[in-house]
Amino acid sequence: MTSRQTNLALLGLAVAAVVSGFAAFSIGTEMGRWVVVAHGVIGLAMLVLSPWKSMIARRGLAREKPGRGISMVLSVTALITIVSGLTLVSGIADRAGPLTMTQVHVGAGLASLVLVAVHYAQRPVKPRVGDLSRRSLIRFAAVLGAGSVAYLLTEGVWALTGAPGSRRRFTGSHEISDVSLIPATQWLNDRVQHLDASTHVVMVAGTGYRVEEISTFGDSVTATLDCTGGWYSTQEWSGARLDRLLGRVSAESIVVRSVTGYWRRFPRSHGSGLLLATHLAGAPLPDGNGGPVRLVAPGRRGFWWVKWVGAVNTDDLPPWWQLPLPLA
Ligand SMILES: Nc1nc2c(c(=O)[nH]1)N[C@H]1C(S)=C(S)[C@@H](COP(=O)(O)O)O[C@H]1N2
Ligand SMILES: [Mo]
Repeated sequence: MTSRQTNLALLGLAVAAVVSGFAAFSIGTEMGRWVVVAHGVIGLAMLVLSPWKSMIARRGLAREKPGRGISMVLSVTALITIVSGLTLVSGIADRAGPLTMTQVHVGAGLASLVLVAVHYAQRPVKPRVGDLSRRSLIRFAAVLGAGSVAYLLTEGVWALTGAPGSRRRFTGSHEISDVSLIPATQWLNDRVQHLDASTHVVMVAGTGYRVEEISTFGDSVTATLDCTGGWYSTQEWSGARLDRLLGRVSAESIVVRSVTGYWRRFPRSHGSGLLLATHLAGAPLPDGNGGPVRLVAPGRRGFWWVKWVGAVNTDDLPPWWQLPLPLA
């Protein structure tokens, strides 16, 4: 690899790592498995290039060019991103002090992205048509191939050592089988609500339903709550299916809103797959898990499972009219 090839390959891989990491957060079904695998291969391909990059860096340091500070911080955040990513997948540690391993990985990854932008502005490598020569493309393919081999090696390590990584789900999450151990998880800054189950009313398109009424529908589903924080739990949830509460929906979307203000929007045709759950594994839903009533959205990641539901409404905005990941 020439310096130029190494630098451009790393730039492309860094962008691909962020895009695939973001995409990996939104997948909830097996079909998306390849996105998560690609994210791993991309990360490891960057690690494969690190010996070449450190040679470039050593020459750069000797020349005392501006932006040395940024380069050094970037090498640290990049290393943290890769190590925390591997730790997440292995399942050997899920926290680093006050932070979850996912927070470390995403935080260091986003910090690296900003630093890459600054680093590139200080030392631009303008892509040219010549960079797409057969020879460079073959080399780049070899880097991806080496990343794939590295991926298989890590899989081998998890399998041989019996690390939790060998039993992880296609999303990368690790299982929590004991229902009482499911953590009370907040996407960002919501607080656990303590609503009175005997008086709480959910407004469904203008009609009020008491918790008791919702539970008498007796619909139930076995579904997997899979948090982007890196854990999942498959449990039986029961309550009322949204399509039974809503009747025929002619509007475009269904909006499920928490009493905290947290909300998510769904296509109207998905009502039959969504459940307003009042019970988890046969017992009333604990406050931490969204009691007395939460949304269960099978096949979608945890952040869709709105807790402490206060209202369900329909409107004519398209279902994609929301941030792909909630901001509050
Ligand atoms: N109102 C509200 N609902 C929410 C969240 C939140 O922050 N506020 N977090 C979501 C996320 S990220 C996950 S993984 C699940 C976690 O559910 P649990 O607390 O039962 O584990 O709830 C979802 N529902
Ligand atoms: Mo989550």
